[in-house]
Amino acid sequence: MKNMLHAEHALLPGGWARDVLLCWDAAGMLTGVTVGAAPAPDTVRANGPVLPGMPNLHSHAFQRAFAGLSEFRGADRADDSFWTWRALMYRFARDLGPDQLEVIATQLYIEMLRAGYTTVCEFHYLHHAPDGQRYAEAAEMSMRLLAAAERAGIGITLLPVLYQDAGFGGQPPRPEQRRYLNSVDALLDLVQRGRAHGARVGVAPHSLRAVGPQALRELLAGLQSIDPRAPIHLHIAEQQQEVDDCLTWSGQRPIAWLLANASVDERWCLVHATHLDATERSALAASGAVAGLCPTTEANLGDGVFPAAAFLGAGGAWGIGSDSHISVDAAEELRLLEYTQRLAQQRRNVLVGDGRHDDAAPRQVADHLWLGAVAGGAQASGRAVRGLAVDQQADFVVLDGSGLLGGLGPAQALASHVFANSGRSAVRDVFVGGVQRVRDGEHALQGVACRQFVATRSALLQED
Ligand code: NGQ
Ligand code: ZN
Repeated sequence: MKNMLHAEHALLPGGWARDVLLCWDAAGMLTGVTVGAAPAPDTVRANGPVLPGMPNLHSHAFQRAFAGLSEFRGADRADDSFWTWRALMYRFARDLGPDQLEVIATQLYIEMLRAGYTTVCEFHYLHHAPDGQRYAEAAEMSMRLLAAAERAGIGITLLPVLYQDAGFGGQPPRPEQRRYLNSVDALLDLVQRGRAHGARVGVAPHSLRAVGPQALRELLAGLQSIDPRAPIHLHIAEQQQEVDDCLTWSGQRPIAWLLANASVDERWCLVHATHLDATERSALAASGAVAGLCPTTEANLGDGVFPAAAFLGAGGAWGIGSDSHISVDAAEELRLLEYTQRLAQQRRNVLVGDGRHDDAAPRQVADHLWLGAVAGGAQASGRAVRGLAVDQQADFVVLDGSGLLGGLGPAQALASHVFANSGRSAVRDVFVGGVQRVRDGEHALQGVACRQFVATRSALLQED
């Protein structure tokens, strides 16, 4: 039967359930999630445990073509850092045009689907032509990202980025940043153009470094009149340098400053939020905002370790993003998140909720992480992608129950997928809005997308 799937095991918001019948409507929204349903002979059966699709809450799509290309130390540099990486990344992005962006994003979004992500929040700042001039269609680059998402079949929340200053206190932007610059009005126009196209759109003040207090206020007021429920994302407190500069500028740490100067609530996603003291940590958790964690990028860039155990312990909302795409794999982000806490605390099984629990069943780390990241990622995306529940989008992932995971219970299978990585993904089938996009691990467009990506990247490298 159409628009139905029977799962012997499915991970519902409350945990694993048996014999779950998923039904969805023509719009791709779940209309039934029935536990204990006898499998009808004509209903398609999932080939393994079914998970809710994972939202990827932070992506700069163009950076996919640069991933892996800055893992060297130049002869003249003994102090490689986030900032030297950024200079190389800017250089790579300098001449990247609309066709190239669309090719890179298409490849990336196919990779995301094959890795278990079903939605992406695109934190998009490469707005203008290389010389800083607006394209004839001001939202040209935004439209290319939307086209790529549509072609790949991933859900998208578009976050046009406001970028104005090179540093705290309104430092004038550098020439290499001119492609990113907009007035608040021009940025709100990009929001409207995305919405007119039918996309879910929010805004992203890039960081407290790049957007001053006045512009931030105007942006939020403008957004309020367009869509009071739209998501608001920003980078914050990623690097110690950023914390120090913010202290010099305002006397406050970045997260403390933001919480004191903006009405941060459930609509907000604070990306990285790496460096926060105990007061900021509990205030952020209480605000309802999502901490947007990007463990592999944060490790790659030497950001620091987010105090996830304490933040989750305080009830903070969180989700995962692949950010620079040094890795595109939901399982790997969750694994590294847990491992950073184990390394720091010299303990095992850290991110499982409260320290002790009375229920007899063991608390599974991977179940807990997967569900937590889906809930927070859905919140940050501002879309109905909260997992396997009625009125949510039919976004789900089927793990391969017949291969290496054969014979395992569903929680063991998910734990193996997240922690026991043997280099071969266990993601078998992926559905977005009830439409199957990945079948037996493969996406219909992966061959052509990969060839176009490689050609595009080669062209970009030759321009150097
Ligand atoms: C970005 N990426 O916007 O792509 C940033 C680097 C900046 C990360 N923060 C640029 N990981 O923060 O100034
Ligand atoms: Zn970022």
